[in-house]
Amino acid sequence: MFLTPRLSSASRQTAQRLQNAAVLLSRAASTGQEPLSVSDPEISEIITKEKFRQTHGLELIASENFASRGVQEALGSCLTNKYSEGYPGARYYGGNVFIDQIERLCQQRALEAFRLDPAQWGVNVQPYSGSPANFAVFTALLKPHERLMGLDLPDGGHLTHGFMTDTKRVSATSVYFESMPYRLDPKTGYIDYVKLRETAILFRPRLIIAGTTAYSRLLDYQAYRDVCDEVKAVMLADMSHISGLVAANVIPSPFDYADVVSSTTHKTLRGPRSGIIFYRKGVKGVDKKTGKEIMYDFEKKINNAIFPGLQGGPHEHQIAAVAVALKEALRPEYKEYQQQVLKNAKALSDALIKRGYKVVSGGTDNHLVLVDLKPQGTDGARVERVLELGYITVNKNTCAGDKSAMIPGGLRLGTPALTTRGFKEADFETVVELLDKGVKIAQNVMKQTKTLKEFKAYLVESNDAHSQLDALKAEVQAFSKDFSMPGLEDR
Ligand code: DSN
Repeated sequence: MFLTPRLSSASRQTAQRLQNAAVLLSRAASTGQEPLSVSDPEISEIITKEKFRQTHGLELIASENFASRGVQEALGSCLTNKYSEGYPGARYYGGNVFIDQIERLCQQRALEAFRLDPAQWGVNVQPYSGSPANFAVFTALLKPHERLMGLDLPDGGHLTHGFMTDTKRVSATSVYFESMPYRLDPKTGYIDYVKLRETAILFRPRLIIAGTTAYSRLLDYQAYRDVCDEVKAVMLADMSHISGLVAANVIPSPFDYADVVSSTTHKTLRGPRSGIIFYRKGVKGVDKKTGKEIMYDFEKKINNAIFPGLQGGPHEHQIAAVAVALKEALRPEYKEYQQQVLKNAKALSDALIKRGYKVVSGGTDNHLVLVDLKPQGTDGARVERVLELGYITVNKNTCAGDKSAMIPGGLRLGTPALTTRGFKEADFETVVELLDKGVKIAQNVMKQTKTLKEFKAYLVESNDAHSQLDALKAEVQAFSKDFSMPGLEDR
């Protein structure tokens, strides 16, 4: 016989409550209302771990930053649900009245943030990120296999600037266009503008890129402009790394010289991951023979290259978050932040030099420092791994002349992210102390191992390496955890 257990009244109430909660949860699941921690605990837990890594570590990747709560809220909003192919006022789908308002606001703020006259500059805020933005510019302004020049990747240029090796066309830019690199002067670590001009005169590119990803000095935009005028090339400034510094007007602006300017929005600018393209419009000059005005013709070409050329529906949640970041860039605190980014980079560079490190070009004028570790008898790949295990995040980087991108001689270090967390010059001296401990661990482990594979295995297997790494990690976490962190508290 089946016996129904007799429950006390308190137990019956608890059971009822549990049953109600279960009904609510199943209703929530079917209507998409469950919090992430309930609907997908696996992903939720990994995000929590990543948040811990970010708050308890030292983030020194020069291209990273910590976006604000407002940026994250816009990014995680209902705007992700909407399709809006086309441009404001001319969409292919209905229901875009508010999307149009958002995109127009973003365009307006972009021009304002960089002090641009809307009669002379236009902007496209739809590129998904920096690489698609650059490729859109190339496809807009060049025919397939026309020529362009960019800084070589091992010398601090970006993949999309046309990178290829002796045997392989690595970037799509070098597959669909003919690219020729220019390089640094190996003696000074500065861009060799004389050689750039000589090469341009021989190669006759249709477009020259003034842009870098691992170069710690200011660009001589006048030199680029002069070469572009001489060989009749379009001047594209890719300001991805430095756009926050440009917005804050703490370094020279490419807009005074370039025809087109591309950028990501998540590096020094401190927005969400996205891309942006500015182009000159209006009167370019006057035809000497006819006296007629010559107009810039970039607007239609660039807009068509983004959509329908390369992309589908724009990511309006990203665009709204870019708009939020651009509004932040207009605040006085933003200028102070960018000034501090520069001061911190100088402090970082000085502290490294004081400890005997070789800083490429001997210092920095922007947000990053490139350290050549070859004099320490080690390399970027080994030190990057040690530091990662010690909760310090950096990236290995080629220094001019390095042969391997996988085991390059250098490390690229940047100050934007930690400056957002409130780090000042003295804190960067502590950062260098901790970096130096990481380098010493790498040097010790190199005495026990030969290949990079053996080196990495030793870090995992050896008790001696463990105790050194644990000590570094504990010191890093204790130091970093009390600095502020913008964004959503747990996400
Ligand atoms: N990955 C970026 C950087 O680190 O510079 C460029 O795309």
